[in-house]
Amino acid sequence: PISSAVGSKSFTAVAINTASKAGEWIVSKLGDFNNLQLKSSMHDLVTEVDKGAEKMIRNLIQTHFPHHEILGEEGVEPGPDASRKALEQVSHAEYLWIVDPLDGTTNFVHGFPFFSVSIALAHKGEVIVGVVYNPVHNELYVAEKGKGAYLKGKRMRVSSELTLDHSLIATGLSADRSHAMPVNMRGIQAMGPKVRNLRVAGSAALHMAYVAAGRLSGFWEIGLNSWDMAAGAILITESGGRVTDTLGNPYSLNVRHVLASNGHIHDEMVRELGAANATGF
Ligand code: 2AM
Ligand code: CA
Ligand code: CA
Ligand code: CA
Repeated sequence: PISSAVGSKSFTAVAINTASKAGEWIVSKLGDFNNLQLKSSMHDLVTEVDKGAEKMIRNLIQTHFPHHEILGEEGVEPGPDASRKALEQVSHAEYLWIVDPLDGTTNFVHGFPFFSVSIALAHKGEVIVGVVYNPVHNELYVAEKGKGAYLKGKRMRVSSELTLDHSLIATGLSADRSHAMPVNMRGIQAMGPKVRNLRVAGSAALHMAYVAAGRLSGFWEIGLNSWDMAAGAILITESGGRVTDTLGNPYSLNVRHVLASNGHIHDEMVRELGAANATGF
């Protein structure tokens, strides 16, 4: 059943349109913004651009789907369990949009061109649409449940490496210095010598899109929130890859750490992170 759509725009069309508009605006503000603020610590940044992009995204989604709920990073109280707490409050929602208006804020602030807009739609807790947009490269990654994942009109497939020593793997270092970062440093220590090489580029959503596109064979990170992963997760599963938490448990909106891969190297990654005591909980 179509839930009170204005006109006949599909969920996916609205997600694409919204991510594109927000992304274009974000890029127009590169190097030209002020009012840099700190959230939980001096490593946790937010700008007027994060907030403005979220407002723009909320407005566009609400115009088309006024009865849907929206969970966005800049709309919730910051904190270690921000996303889970917020998810509890919208657990009644049939349709829930999960939005990271700007994933890679630190990169944006420094002019390092690796950041993205991430928009997902969940139906009864299951992600059914995911869009990640990199406005610097004008690359829009889109997936629909059961219909595949696409980049520039071409179907995406995950990479085909069978072992870690042939794999390019990415990870992330969260702003959380007390818990997530030390855990992930152990992961890097363990994984570094096993893989072809490691990348840590600072946008979880974009790293996951790269796994979907076959540019990375795998990605893991500790200390994430639902809006960092929801769109990336469906991009990967619809590209033939696998997404779990770092212990190998099934992915859900509530997970706080993620392991995403082409599938072939998944168990090997779970084993290595486990052996290094580098998994989330
Ligand atoms: P952000 O840029 O939207 O904040 C980098 O490793 C990843 O961690 C990014 O996806 C980044 O998202 C996210 N991140 C940054 N600060 C964080 C924090 N304090 N807690 C959890 N995740 C964070
Ligand atoms: Ca943030
Ligand atoms: Ca984020
Ligand atoms: Ca963000």
